[in-house]
Order: sequence, then structure tokens, then C-alpha cells
Amino acid sequence: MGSIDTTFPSPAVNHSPAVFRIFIGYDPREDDAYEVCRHSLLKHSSIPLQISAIKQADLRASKLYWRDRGPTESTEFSFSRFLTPYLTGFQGWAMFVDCDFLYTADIAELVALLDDRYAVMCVHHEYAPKETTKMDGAVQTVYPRKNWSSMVLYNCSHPKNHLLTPDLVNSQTGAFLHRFMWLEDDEIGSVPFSWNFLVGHNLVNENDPSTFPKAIHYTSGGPWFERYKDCEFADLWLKESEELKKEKKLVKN
Ligand SMILES: [Mn+2]
Repeated sequence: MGSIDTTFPSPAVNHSPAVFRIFIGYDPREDDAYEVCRHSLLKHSSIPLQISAIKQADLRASKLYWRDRGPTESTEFSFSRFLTPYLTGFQGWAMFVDCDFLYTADIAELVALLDDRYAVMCVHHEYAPKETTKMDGAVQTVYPRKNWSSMVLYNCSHPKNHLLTPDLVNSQTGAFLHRFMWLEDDEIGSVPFSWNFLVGHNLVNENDPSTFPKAIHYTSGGPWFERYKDCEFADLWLKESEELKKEKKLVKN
């Protein structure tokens, strides 16, 4: 299916409501992960997508992001992700997703679950990580609703989400933002865990198709890092990465 590819800053208004907007968190150390995540979204999608990267350098240049980096931020998009509703001009629905995801299913299936009663929708993980470090040694912190913010469907026009201004995102604590403390519990909708399948936490049951991942989240580090090249589901990511490289070569030749 066709896509509109934009570089940031993208147009504030989504001119075609039939286009689903997606913001992928970008970190320069994980450029390959970003490219593969984006490729996998487009490859399986039966609906048009408008995909933008959330790049901290661009947000700083646009004066939308100015806070200092804290010790608990393992990626450049730890806090900037919460600008997603603002970046749409508080219009319609949009998805934020970390770059360390690999899609194996049609995002239209997730879009079909959107419910305007909620301000956000996400996978409600109960998750207590065992590792004390992740990726290249960044500190792992444990907190309630851990990993809920890694893939969020934002009802951007919901009045509560208008609170997520640059001023708030640049000043609030990690706890406030990652625990969705600007919302009441019943404003946080749930989607099946297969849409944020945590490698090393969620398990596939061969007899239960509802456990098969639709979006694989390499939350502790994926095969784009040498240390994790043999992790669970590494083969699927590496295959997608090879496909992307071949396509890029075809374009060049
Ligand atoms: Mn992640």
C-alpha cells in the first residue's frame, strides 16, 4: 500500500483522515532498528500510513524540546514520545511506537480496535524486568506500567491529551509521563499483548493463535546490537533487514 513519507517537522494537520499517522521514536544509535521497524509497518499495511521519526535534534531545533537528559533515559525519545498528540495538532488518532519493534501483521487490524471512549490505548503489561542493564549498559529502571508507553494509540483530539504541551513534556517527571498520570484509569484502553509482544517476557503458546506476536518488541536490545544477535525472534528481524538492504540496492542500480 502507498505511503506518504515525511521528514520532521511534518504538517501539523492530517489532511486525509484515511491516512493513519505513526510516529517512531528515533535514536541515532539504533538507526537500523528504525529503518526495519518502518519497513515492516509499510510491508504489511493494507491502509495508507504517514510515518514520521521523532528525532530529538529536530525537536530541539524547532524549540519543542529543551530538557536536559537524565540518567534514567535509555533512548533519545524517552520523553519526547509524549509530544505525539501535539505533533498531530491534536487531531484524530495516531500511534507512537519505539524503534525496537518488528511488525508481522497488518496495522489495520489494530486501527480497527480504536475506541473514541479512551484517551489512549495500549497493552497493559504486568512486567518486572529481571535485568539491571539493557542494550549497551544503560540503566534499567522498574516502575508501575513499565513498557505501556512503548506503543501507544493516542486519541489526539481527546480533551485530556491537550495537557501534553511542550511545556508539560519538558518539565514533568518520568513517573508522571510513563504512568499516564494525566489520565484516569478508565481513560486508558487496552489492546491484546500480541501488539506489544515483549521478547523475553511474553510467550507463544502454539495452541493459542492469540499469543502469536503481531508486533515483536525487542525491549532488552535487538539483533542490531552485537550482544543480541542471537536473541529470540532475531531471525525474523535479520530477514526483514536483508529485504530492506536488497530493496535499497535495487533503487540504486
Ligand atoms: Mn523498546
